[in-house]
Amino acid sequence: MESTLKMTSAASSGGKVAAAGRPAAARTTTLLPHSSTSSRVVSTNKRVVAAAAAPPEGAATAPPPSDYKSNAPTAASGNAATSSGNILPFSGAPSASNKAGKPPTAAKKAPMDGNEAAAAIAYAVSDVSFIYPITPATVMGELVDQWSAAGRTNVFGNVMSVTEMESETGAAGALHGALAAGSLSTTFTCSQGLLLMVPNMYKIAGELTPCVLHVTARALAKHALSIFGDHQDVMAVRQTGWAMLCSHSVQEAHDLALVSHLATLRSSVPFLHFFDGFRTSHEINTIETIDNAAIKEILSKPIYADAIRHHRQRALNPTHPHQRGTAQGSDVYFQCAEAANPFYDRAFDHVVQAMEEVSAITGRSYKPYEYVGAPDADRVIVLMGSGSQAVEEAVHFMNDNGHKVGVIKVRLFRPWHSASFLGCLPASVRRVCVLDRTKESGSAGEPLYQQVAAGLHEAEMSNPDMPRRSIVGGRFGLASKEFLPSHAVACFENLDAHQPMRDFSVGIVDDVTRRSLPPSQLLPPGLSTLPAGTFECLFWGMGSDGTVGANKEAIKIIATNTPLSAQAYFSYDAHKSGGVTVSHLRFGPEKIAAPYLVQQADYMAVNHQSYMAKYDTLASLKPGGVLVLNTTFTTVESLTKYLPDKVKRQLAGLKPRLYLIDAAAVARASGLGKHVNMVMQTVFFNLSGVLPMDKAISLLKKSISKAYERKGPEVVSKNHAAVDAAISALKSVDIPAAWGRVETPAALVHPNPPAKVQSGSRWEFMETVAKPMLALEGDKLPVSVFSPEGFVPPGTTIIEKRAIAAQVPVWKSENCTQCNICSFVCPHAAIRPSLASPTELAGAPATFGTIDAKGPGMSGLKYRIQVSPYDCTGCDLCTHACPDNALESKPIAGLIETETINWDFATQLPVRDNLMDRSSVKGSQLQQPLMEFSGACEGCGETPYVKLLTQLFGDRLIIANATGCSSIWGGSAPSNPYTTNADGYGPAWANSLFEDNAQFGLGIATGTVQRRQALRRHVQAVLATPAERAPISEDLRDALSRWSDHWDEPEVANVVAKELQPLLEREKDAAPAIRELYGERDMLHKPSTWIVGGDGWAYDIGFGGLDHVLASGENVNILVLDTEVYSNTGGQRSKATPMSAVAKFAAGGKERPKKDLGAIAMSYGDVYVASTSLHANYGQVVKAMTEAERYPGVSLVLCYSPCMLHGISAGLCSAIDESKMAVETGYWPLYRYNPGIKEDASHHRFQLDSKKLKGDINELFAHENRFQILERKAPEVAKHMHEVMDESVHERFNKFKQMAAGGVVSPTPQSEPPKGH
Ligand SMILES: Cc1ncc(C[n+]2csc(CCOP(=O)(O)OP(=O)(O)O)c2C)c(N)n1
Ligand code: SF4
Ligand code: SF4
Repeated sequence: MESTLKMTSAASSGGKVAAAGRPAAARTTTLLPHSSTSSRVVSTNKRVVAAAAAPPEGAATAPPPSDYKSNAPTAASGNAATSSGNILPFSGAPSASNKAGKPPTAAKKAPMDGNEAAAAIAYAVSDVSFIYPITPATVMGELVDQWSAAGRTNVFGNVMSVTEMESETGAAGALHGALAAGSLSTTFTCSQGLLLMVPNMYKIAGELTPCVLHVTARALAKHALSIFGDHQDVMAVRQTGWAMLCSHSVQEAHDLALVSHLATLRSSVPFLHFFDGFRTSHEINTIETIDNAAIKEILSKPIYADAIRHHRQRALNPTHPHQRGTAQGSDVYFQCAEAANPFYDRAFDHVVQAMEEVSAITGRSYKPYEYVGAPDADRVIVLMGSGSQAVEEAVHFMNDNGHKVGVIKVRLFRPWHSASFLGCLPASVRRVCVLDRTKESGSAGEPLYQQVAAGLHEAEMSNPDMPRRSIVGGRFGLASKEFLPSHAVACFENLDAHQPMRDFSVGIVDDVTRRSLPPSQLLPPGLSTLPAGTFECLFWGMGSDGTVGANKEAIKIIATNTPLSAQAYFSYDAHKSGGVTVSHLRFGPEKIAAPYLVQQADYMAVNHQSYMAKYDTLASLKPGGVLVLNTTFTTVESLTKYLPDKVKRQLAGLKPRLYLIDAAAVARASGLGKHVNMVMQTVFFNLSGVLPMDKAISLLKKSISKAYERKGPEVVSKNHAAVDAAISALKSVDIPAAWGRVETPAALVHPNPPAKVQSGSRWEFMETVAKPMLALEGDKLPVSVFSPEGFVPPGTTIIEKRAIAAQVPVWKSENCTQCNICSFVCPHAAIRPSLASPTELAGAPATFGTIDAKGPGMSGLKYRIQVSPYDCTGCDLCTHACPDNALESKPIAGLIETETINWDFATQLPVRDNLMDRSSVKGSQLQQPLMEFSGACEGCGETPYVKLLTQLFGDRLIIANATGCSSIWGGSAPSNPYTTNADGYGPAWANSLFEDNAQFGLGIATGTVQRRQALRRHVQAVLATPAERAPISEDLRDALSRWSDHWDEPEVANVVAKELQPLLEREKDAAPAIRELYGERDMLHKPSTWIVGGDGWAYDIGFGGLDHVLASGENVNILVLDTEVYSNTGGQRSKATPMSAVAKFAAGGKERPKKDLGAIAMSYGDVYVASTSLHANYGQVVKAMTEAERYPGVSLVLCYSPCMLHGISAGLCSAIDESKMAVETGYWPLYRYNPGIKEDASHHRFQLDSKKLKGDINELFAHENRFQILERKAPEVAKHMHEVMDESVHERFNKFKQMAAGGVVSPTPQSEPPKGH
């Protein structure tokens, strides 16, 4: 097959080529600038700035210029597109230049992300690392763990010792210790993790210890947590005495990592090396790597040999002891602190020298402060991090257009060197704008601004001849908010204003304090400043459908097998699964910086057809670009019916080359289920022609073999089959001209908001905030629509209607025995029983079939199981759980309309929650779930527990939720799955932090009790007041008296509390004391406080606090959702991970057994402890939660939670069988320990709910990939570990049997069980 990477005449003559193509039928090779169709083209020597804004919706546009080669597939409608089509705008010839000159050693190019770039250096020059996961730094820890497990050696010939700690506090403490022992040590973290390191950072710096900490700079948890990038975390530790070096790109993350390690050895000052979280840490770019031999050469210089020797010699050692870490008094502490000054004074020079050394081996030169721009600039922007590349693009654009501007890229923030900074500021500059990627509320300006302003001021004061500059500060890019060249131009425009705005923000619309800059006039959106010939692609995928992984592989294939530079970045929404992922790929002959999302794609693949209606995907497609749509509608006729009219009009205007493929069918036929990623990747390689197709296919298959090796050979061959079948299913179609003229009918809004949306109501929030955010248009929202505290109203997930299920359950009423188990196990509250009277059924939809309800108090009622097709995720748990074969999965297409109407009817029926005891399995499901439609993975094992909790206690529930999956599926704005009942009551939910959740919950409980006790005293005082001084009705007096007697018994107190509401409303003005009572009326209701979190929190980082709460005797309940890994950060091991399981940070399989948290808790004697498995024993978990809640002291409920990370071979739909097996084999025992029971011959505090052991535990191991990986990799080791586990499981079961018989060990409470309050 012909290589498609030919030199085009455009590329060879200066590269003035627009990147988008146009429909094949009208294609000619057209160069820019060439015609009136390209109205805004600014050409420069180096780059082309081309107008590429989409035409207004529905506008008839001239075909855009085209330059792709003509061997693309024919556009004949309906034809299989089998030939390779080159749509690339360039020859693929690499950019020749390396501005700093040719590196002395042959540079090796490799595609990698910023994390890998930094970790590779950290590994090469460190012997010891202590790690802990936190997004987006986790990858660095995972990589060093993998390299260490694989035996990779560093430049000293050692394999790094890598240890996961229980928290970042622990990692920093251990790091400090390893440094004190004289080892070369490093770690990786960010955000909350970095904050936990602060005390030890002071210590390490105070002791002048060489060390490097690599940080993926990230936002801090304030009004909300955010995993995205900015400089809030690093700025929060700038006072600790660490030098701070900032990398601006993936290449710099590699190079400056080495500079940091060299400079710390030279200076003895510890270095914090940081780069932007996600934007740099997760951007894949083609970089030139530094090899160990070159590093070794530098380290062999005497200065480093001496530094390392010195570091080792001053270590703690009994053969030449010293003491460190003493206490000092007011006489000497101060002087001692100042004694370190010379080290900081010299650090700058060390950085410069280290930069020169790195430059000598790489050919890339770096400076602590670097100026780029016009030598006679009048305006400059100063900033740190990846944003500087966007500013650089803006600077080139502006200077090419007659302006004189520049940018100072700050790399060294601490120790700050004013003279050097000022030295690179051109004398001509009159105005300076300092941009900070952080926010310091209430300050006189953010840290970089303050630093620059102070330096300028000092210089001006000491030099009267120096020109006076005006300086303004602004904020940009918080939590990875897009920062585009056009934003930088807006900053330059601001500097040009008569009175530039100060203390501004850029990139958002602040309509509250009006501090945001207006959009740029000079560089409007859609005008690209990228290097000529850069090809941009967008892939719209669904979370966990494999699109992101496939694109990572694709960009690596391109970067390693063509001479092109490549870049990839991935954006996600907050759903654990089934959310949107957008892959942004760029490649081209020039080096690609562009630290921002693709704005106008040459190639767009939409991997899920529903996205065409849900999101404005086409807003970022270039006119004449390529659009590949995975759809079941593969003819123009069917597509015309399916696509919304707005989309059809957009398509008619944009005139893309449109390709259709039913990738889902190809994937299914290949045995890949819903994973369309490989099909779509093959199509991409075919259409882009970036590689000869036969080569592309062979590389794709190679990468599949590597990527899926862990999952076994079957998965590999299915993916290979999908690659082979993809191209013949691809069709090219012409866009009918009539699509430009279609009318839009009224949109279906579901569910309907009330006719009048009240200001401040949850519906207003949904309309003004949630809906735009869910449509991925949150970036456009102005400041004024947000609650400054970050609060979210309840029940917002009701509007999400994700429709991600391919198949949904259909009820076969004839088989149904009304057990409600389907509803019990549904993780998403998407299937529910309904009860209705014949009268209520009068207006029922025709398809709303019912049967006679069975059960006490239900005679005369009708029963139905109803699914919500829009909310169902198709996990299939309910169909598997149904004991009567009364549910069957069917394709959603034929059901969505009728069943949505049925669901709407079912949910407006009265909730009959008082017919059965709610603490029974069936009765619990007649309660309204007050947690619904969360963003958890399909079939998640955590959510059913929390949903059940809301059915048992939801109207009085307060949840303190640790950070983890449960805080993400349970609290990712704007999606709040916690909702309210008809009275407006429902769970009040809050997340404090990962590490402090137990203490946070204890605080809530203590604060609540304190307020309720005060209220009770107040009520008692009112009751004791003579009637003439408290003129209240007998009804009110009676109710208050009953409440006072039963204030601590929710069954009574909460009923009376409800009764009291109208009475207090009516009589609130009777006396000041009643008004006061009225003001506190929401405390009449007795809440139930639950502390909820995962095993990472409970067993590791939060264990200290949890243990303290266990010992507190307070009336709080703890629910541990034990997935046996840190699920939220991708599956790192915790102390709950079982022996032999392979998890991240346990690449070789966990060697130690799982910690027994239940035994630890039981050892207190007065803690209620239950070990439950919802899927294995429905009744036991209901019983355990009910008893735990009733128990007046601390209760701990351990919940076995199957997770997609377990890799259950048949999928999470078989979590029920899997959990049963876990219980039956003794892997997960079921028990309840109730200290409230008085122990005697027939009553025992410990009850074993597991029946006698049966089955083979090895069968369980055989079903789950987490165990299988080790069996495949090291069968002997796995066999041994599994034998050990089998033995210990039997031993534990026998011990439990004895405890249950009252025989032994049942711990004795050392005090009376608590009484509660
Ligand atoms: C101090 C701190 N360190 C690390 C993190 C990152 N982090 C958030 S959730 C999480 C893992 C949670 O695991 P687990 O408690 O088991 O809950 P799961 O996700 O499994 O439900 C981690 C490491 C953090 N938020 N704060
Ligand atoms: S398939 Fe899953 S999400 Fe859908 S109703 Fe059944 S259990 Fe719920
Ligand atoms: S616990 Fe597991 S299954 Fe549930 S949301 Fe988290 S990763 Fe998904």
